[in-house]
Amino acid sequence: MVVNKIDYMELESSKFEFYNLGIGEPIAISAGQALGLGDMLDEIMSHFEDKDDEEDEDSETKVAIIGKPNAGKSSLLNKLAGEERVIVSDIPGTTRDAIDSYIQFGEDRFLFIDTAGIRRKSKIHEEVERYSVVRSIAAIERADVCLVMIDATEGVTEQDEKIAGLAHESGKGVVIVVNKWDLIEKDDKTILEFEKNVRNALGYLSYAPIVFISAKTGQRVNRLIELIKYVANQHSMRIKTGALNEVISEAVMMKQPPIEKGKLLKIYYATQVSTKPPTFVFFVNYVESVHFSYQRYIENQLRQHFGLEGTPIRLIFRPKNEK
Ligand SMILES: Nc1nc2c(ncn2[C@@H]2O[C@H](COP(=O)(O)OP(=O)(O)OP(=O)(O)O)[C@@H](O)[C@H]2O)c(=O)[nH]1
Ligand SMILES: [Mg+2]
Repeated sequence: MVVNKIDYMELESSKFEFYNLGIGEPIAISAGQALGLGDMLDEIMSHFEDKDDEEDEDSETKVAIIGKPNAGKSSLLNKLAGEERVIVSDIPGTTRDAIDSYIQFGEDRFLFIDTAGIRRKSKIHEEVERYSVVRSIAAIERADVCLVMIDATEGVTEQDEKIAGLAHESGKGVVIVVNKWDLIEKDDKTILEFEKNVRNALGYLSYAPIVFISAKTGQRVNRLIELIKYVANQHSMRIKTGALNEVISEAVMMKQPPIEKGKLLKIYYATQVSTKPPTFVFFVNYVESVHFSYQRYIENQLRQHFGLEGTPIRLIFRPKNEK
């Protein structure tokens, strides 16, 4: 119960009147003079559970394994589980639906979602296939981290680019998994060259780590598990407002924002408004002056200081009138 206009009225003297309404302690404010608003907000917040913390501690990390048909998604799931939980075959399109599997590694519990391979749109004729693509996209939505699986024997194809794009746009953590590494003839440059090709093709996933595995032999599957944990943590990172603003004012000092139509961009302050993915709101004088290239500069500075590896981040610019 909020009693407004205390600038006109003594709350104490008329308090009984408000108690008589039977809805608890009145909170006195003045909307006009901005009095008592802090206490009111504290009272409001006390009615919310700290949902974020609870989720982070109690529930498992959700991981969607996505990729083309036959990339080896189900094989990886079986390797992780240490048993044959899902059907593996060399017939593309073996997995028809998204399948949930809970797997425990030491202290950590994971939900892995094996998905149906996502085909090119033009090839989706049957109802059942269209449905399975929808289910794969729903699996991405449910996940914290997406494993974008690429078949090493085929390299990065156009279809892989589309699938990786889905992961990127969803705002989830991403690990690029190059599978069937056992089938590749290698010398000491092969990994670097392959990585360069992946980076070229999937430029927008520059934040995502790459791991070269064999779902068949288990090569680097343990490393992949470590990467998933790491990326899930980065994806739910919370940065304190103080530290954030220090980095931003330093960044602005090092590189002046551009002047756009005679207007110099000023960033007053920034704050992280949510996680998964980390999302930041910047209060600025002219939203129109925020160039894409300057946004990217700020994003790179944040990544340099805070890591944020494997997760997309979102920057939102809002106008704030200088007072
Ligand atoms: N040599 C080798 N073969 C692999 C590897 N991973 C998977 N395969 C083989 O690739 C074929 C497809 O594997 P699946 O695990 O069924 O592939 P998937 O991505 O689940 O395929 P869909 O369910 O059809 O989308 C099978 O014949 C596997 O044995 C690997 O790391 N090395
Ligand atoms: Mg499968």
